[in-house]
Amino acid sequence: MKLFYSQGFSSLADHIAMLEAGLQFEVVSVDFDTKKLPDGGNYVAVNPKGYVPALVLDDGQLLTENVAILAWVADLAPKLAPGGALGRYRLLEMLSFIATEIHKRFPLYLTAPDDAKPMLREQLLKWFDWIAGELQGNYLFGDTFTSADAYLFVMTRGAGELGLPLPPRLVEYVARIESRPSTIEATRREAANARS
Ligand SMILES: N[C@@H](CCC(=O)N[C@@H](CS)C(=O)NCC(=O)O)C(=O)O
Repeated sequence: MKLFYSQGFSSLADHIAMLEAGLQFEVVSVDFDTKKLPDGGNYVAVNPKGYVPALVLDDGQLLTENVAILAWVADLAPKLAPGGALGRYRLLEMLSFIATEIHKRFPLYLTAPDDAKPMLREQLLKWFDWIAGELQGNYLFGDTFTSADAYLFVMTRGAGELGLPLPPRLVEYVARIESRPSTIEATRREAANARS
């Protein structure tokens, strides 16, 4: 199984969740700008959408979209989803929220003309405030880390790097997830691949 990623981008969430799940997989870096692969190939030939993440399964099938990959990983490792009869749907609810209300706003914010930026920034801050209030203990669904936390972590860290003023609870949340062995290992692997 191969996970295609660009260093530090949203594919880091899938990388972290797959390590948390104990899956065996290779990681392949994609040059964010040129779509070149380390072997000189073109990433678009692997994933015609051209963006990361993409997962090529052992039988050759392609799985894309953070929501689908992070839900699939939690199906393989149920500890990465909240429990209860609605657990799977609570996870999907949260993954969909992060993808459509938070993640999708970043490229809009970054490429918006100056007069549109304040509105997009306000919307992002509104949703980060909302989600900070959703934390139940250390993580989104209590004291157990789920694949939605891997996604929210990458989004929140990105917001911090852009200088968005995050609620203190989210600043602590980022620090907490940064110190998990899976995050340390995923970050190390991505940086090592970028150097080679
Ligand atoms: N809908 C996709 C969006 C993924 C996405 O936005 N990926 C970004 C990195 S965070 C990317 O690869 N952008 C490069 C491009 O669009 O060319 C998902 O949620 O998986």
